[in-house]
Amino acid sequence: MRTDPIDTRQGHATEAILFGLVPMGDPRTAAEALHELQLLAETADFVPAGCMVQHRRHADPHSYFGSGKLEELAEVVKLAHSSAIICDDSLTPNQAKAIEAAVGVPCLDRSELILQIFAMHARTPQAKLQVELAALQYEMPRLRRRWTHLERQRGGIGVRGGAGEKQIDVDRNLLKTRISTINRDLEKIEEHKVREVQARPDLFTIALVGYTNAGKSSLMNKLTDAGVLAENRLFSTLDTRTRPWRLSGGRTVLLTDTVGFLRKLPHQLVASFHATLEEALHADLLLVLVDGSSAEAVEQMQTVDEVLETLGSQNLPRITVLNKLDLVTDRANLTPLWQIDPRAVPVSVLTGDGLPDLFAAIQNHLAAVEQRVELLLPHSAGALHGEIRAKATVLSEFYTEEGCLMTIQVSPALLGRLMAGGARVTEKNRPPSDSAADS
Ligand SMILES: Nc1nc2c(ncn2[C@@H]2O[C@H](COP(=O)(O)OP(=O)(O)OP(=O)(O)O)[C@@H](O)[C@H]2O)c(=O)[nH]1
Ligand SMILES: [Mg+2]
Repeated sequence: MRTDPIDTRQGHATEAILFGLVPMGDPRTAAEALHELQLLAETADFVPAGCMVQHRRHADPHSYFGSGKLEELAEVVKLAHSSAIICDDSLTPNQAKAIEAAVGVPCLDRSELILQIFAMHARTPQAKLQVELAALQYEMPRLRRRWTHLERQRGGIGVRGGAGEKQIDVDRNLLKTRISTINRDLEKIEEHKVREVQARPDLFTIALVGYTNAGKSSLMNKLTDAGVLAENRLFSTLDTRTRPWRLSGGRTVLLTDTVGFLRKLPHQLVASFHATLEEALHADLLLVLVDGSSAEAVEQMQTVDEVLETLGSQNLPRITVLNKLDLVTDRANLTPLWQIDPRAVPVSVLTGDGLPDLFAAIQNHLAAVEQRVELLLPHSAGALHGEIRAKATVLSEFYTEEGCLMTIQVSPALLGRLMAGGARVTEKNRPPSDSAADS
């Protein structure tokens, strides 16, 4: 990237001034408008030392801020003795250069900040490769401008075949080779993951999705003994994790924790994290977690919808969960969220408040999408008994001379396998949603 990168992982925190654009007439203060950038900066171990916004519709194509505002920014940086500035948007390399020239300290943009956080949090080989891929892809289009700039400094502007031109080719080839190696390695990991998902027993799968910091990992930890890292930082989770969750009554479903969504995520990251989120695509039900106490909850719900749409998951059944109820002082604040989804369930993962309602909503969903059947399990097929108890909801059972007579609620796929294994359906009730559709 640029010649003077900011590395915050050296042990001491860097003080930074945050800056960005807000629409004309936006009444928010600079600190309010840049609140999320502030959280991101803190997550990347910066100390935000001040905020500055300019009210304008579009960024200046050459320098992002107008020249007068840039001078103001330079003044603030000097006064605050800050050693970096962070922009709320992604900058073109030329914009970043113009800003650095005017302000005199290194400038980081939103994409670089997010890439840095992802690099800090990546743990598994897959997450590490995905982050490296995104960083290389971010760098690729910036090579030419970087070298053109150097050429210009040497007075060689526009000379094709100059030292810079050759170096661009060398750099580009190196990057291309590394990118294709990473892509190959990722493909292998993804193939393995797909096989893992396909080999999964017929368990109902629930994916936890939502804006970063909404409480997905906290809920996962509460319901299973996953021990997933949950903390008040953005992007704590970068890897998809799936764990069995035993519902009351003994039935097991699978619960998948996923990477958090964010507005203005660098598209290189969205692309390379597609594989991570892909596991969510195979879910039978989405639990969409929202931080109900956030002033930006409505926008966050919209962002989550947009990301789900780009993943093609917008039509998966979902239950919206409004979390952090303990921080909501007035439930009337939740009204705009209920207007988006009137069936949204308010909970506090922290205190446990509302969780029984969430469990009931999940059981109701299962009852609506599965079949209720009466099944005779002959003694010869008795081995299936344990599997039924683990994977289906057993509503009643008693033993007869012929075998075990059970009323169960079961997915069509599992029912098919049980019948192939010797179970006999004695009575079948269609789920309520199906009968409504038939009439
Ligand atoms: N007050 C309160 N805090 C909560 C609640 N649930 C989660 N938190 C806190 O919110 C922060 C974020 O929780 P996580 O579970 O890491 O959130 P996440 O959605 O997994 O975040 P990412 O992995 O970054 O996408 C942590 O500090 C949690 O302790 C809640 O019900 N009430
Ligand atoms: Mg998490």
